Amino acid sequence: MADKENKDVHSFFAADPEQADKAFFGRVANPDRRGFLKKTGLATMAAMVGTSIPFHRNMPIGFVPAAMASEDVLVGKDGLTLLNDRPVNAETPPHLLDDAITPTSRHFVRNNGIPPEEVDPAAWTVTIDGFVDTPMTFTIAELKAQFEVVTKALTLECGGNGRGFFNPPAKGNQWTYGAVACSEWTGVRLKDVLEKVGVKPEAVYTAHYSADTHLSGDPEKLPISRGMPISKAMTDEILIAFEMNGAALHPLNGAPLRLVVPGWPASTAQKWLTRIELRDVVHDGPKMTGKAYRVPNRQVAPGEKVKTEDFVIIERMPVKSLITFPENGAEVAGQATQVRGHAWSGDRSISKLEISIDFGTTWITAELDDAVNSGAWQNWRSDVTFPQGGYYEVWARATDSAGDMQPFAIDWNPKGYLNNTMHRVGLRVS
Ligand SMILES: Nc1nc2c(c(=O)[nH]1)N[C@H]1C(S)=C(S)[C@@H](COP(=O)(O)O)O[C@H]1N2
Ligand SMILES: [Mo]
Repeated sequence: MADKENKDVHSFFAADPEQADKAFFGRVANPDRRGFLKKTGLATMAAMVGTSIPFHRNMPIGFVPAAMASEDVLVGKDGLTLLNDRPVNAETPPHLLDDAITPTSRHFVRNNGIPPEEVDPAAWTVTIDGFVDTPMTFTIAELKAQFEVVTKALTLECGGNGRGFFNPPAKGNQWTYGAVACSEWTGVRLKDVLEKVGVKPEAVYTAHYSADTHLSGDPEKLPISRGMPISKAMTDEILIAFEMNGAALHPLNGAPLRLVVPGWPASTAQKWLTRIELRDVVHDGPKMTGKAYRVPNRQVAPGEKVKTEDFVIIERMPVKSLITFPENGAEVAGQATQVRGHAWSGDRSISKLEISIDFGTTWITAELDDAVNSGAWQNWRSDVTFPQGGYYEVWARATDSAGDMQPFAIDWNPKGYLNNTMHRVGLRVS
């Protein structure tokens, strides 16, 4: 293969644009787009990147500018904000999460590695082994035939959602609000599958494996392999899912088969699932150890250095809510509007949702729905009348069934996990 020196770029692209794309960007650009760009004039290309391209004469033939290539990575997604294109990480602006059930096109994407390029759902299998009575391998058709198929609305939230607001900042994807979603998932209960293979008494933890590959390209390395205590794995809400919102899973959300684990960091919900091993020790796969998906075992001061042995594995996600209407920055005509959104708290339920329009001085209790099923977020709404025109902020805070309430200020931790501070939107009332 040609080297990446500049002098070879042109001949490399001219000889094999697909190989060149792979070598330069780690993936192949959408062929339709490449064909289109070959024919397209400079003016059109400039319009697409949003400005002129001073060195356009130096661009190899068949070359897809990165500014356009990055759009290709979110095919089938609508309005998501791309945080990183290798691996692909994209979040949903809060106002696009207004639906009770998140459409697939608006479900966030959090990849640690490179998804499998070609998957054949008919040939896909998942193996359950380790500390089980009978190791077994199932095709998707066998899962459907041998276990009860259930559909549930389930909330997935990345452990790092809200990391972007940490000060001092934490390394990693700078998620703001939108690494959360509640789609409707169809699959079989993990619990039923574990009961069928037989859980040995020594089993204490699951270990999840998948078909995505490490960014380095090293086949020996896994991008992520997490797990959960057997007691959690045996709860009713955890699915091995093959459908999302009534259709096949989106390729970026784990097609054709994934785990869905509501209420815990969504990193436990392995996509492109191929194997679940039951272990007699806490799993130690990539992103299980060190400081990954862990927080200090005590409150720490912002910026404090914490020893690795003082970190503990994150289990349930904390109480949280989102205002999905109106959108931050909206103009409200006529001094009255409905305010609405969702609230959730690990494996607990939400008991109260309050909003404030006077910077937290007084609070109004919103109307709060029960969850459509356990594991789903709860929808809430409130009709608000503003006393006069001007700038207002709407703040929302949820309280859960154990009495935990969202805080005003971030409970800082070194890796930027579990940010559940109140969401607020600024409104101009005319
Ligand atoms: N195989 C595999 N599964 C994975 C990941 C991954 O990178 N590879 N990312 C995890 C993380 S960190 C999160 S937050 C969720 C995100 O699920 P989504 O991309 O469907 O929103 O998938 C989890 N499952
Ligand atoms: Mo995550």
